[in-house]
Amino acid sequence: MQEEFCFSEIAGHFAIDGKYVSCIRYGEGHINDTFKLTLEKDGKEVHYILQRINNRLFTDVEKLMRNIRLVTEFCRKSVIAHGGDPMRECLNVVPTKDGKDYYTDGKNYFRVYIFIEDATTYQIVRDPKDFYESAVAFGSFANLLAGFDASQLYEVLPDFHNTKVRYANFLRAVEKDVCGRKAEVQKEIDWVMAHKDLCGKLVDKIASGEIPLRVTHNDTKLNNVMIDNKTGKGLAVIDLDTVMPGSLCYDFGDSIRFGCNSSAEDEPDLSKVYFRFDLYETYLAGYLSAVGSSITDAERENLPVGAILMTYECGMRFLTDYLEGDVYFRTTRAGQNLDRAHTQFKLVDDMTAAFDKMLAAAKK
Ligand code: ADP
Ligand code: GN1
Ligand code: MG
Repeated sequence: MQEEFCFSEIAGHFAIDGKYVSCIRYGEGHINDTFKLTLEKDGKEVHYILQRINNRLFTDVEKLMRNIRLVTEFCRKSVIAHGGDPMRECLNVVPTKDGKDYYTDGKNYFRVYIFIEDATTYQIVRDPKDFYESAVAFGSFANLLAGFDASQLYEVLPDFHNTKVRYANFLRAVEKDVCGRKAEVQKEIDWVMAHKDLCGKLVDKIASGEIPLRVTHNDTKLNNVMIDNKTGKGLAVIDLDTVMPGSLCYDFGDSIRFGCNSSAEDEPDLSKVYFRFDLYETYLAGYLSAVGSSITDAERENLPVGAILMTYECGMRFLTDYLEGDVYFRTTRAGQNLDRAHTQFKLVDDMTAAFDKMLAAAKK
């Protein structure tokens, strides 16, 4: 991939100063191609994030970037109002020399962000304190977005967390079996089908109005929040591609799915994978401390459902992608999506067994 692009030429289209030094693949996101761009200015290295936007998924980049600009400007104002540092505490889009939010060569789409220095994104919880701080960051972000006018936003990926629609997509992939992998994963297919009743658990409550739709992040993995290396605090919520109407239960649930896994999302050895209830309690405390008083009783009582549902849905999406030939989530090795599906299914089983405890903690 790296060889395909002339990064110095691409960087030259953005309003950044300095001599091109390097551009190397960066981070572990599954969707966009992310690079750390280094320039030299006045004898010092300056870094940026350069991303090739996944325009197979985000088909209207113009509107996607407009969303991101609106949300980052909104965050920026809030950071300034609270006396924070807007260059580190929110994403900053660097415009192109002709004032656009992205550059396209006609086929590929690129954007540049200011690189947030001295901060880390974690792929797994190493210290519960980091997880607590990520919960505070995502809770505060949800609280902040409560004041954002949803009507301004374009719905980037409709039905993103509509688990019923995800299930229908899964069935289609099973039926088509384009890669001939179906027979090999019949056990997993049966497992997903046996848990089909989960699909309506939140969607129906949202449809009936029992659970409100809000502007949410929709991709609240631990590696989408930057933790300050010095203070240990959650510094900035990143990866804003999916900010759109959603539910607090999705956002809470997706953080639990990823962070309360004892192992990596793609751990092949399932004996190492289990649900960490202690980390669930940690995240819950941090999230509730920051999300503000607007959380309704119904949302609160459905936080554990959100955790199970997001994990089920994500496992189903990984299995769907495996059946479709690994075309959606980035993979770096054969069988990775299947391993990812397995970890999610194991976590759903564990969470189901722990459900009463999870609910009691959420209601406390
Ligand atoms: P994806 O949509 O593929 O997940 P992300 O926007 O989450 O892409 O970026 C991937 C990774 O790049 C993040 O997990 C983080 O480690 C790093 N990253 C993204 N934006 C920044 C930034 N502004 N400063 C520093 N690191 C960043
Ligand atoms: C993707 O972009 P990233 O890696 O933060 C995906 C999420 C999944 C997640 C699974 C736009 O997130 O929905 O939950 O992988 N993002 C999109 O790790 O599909
Ligand atoms: Mg990401």
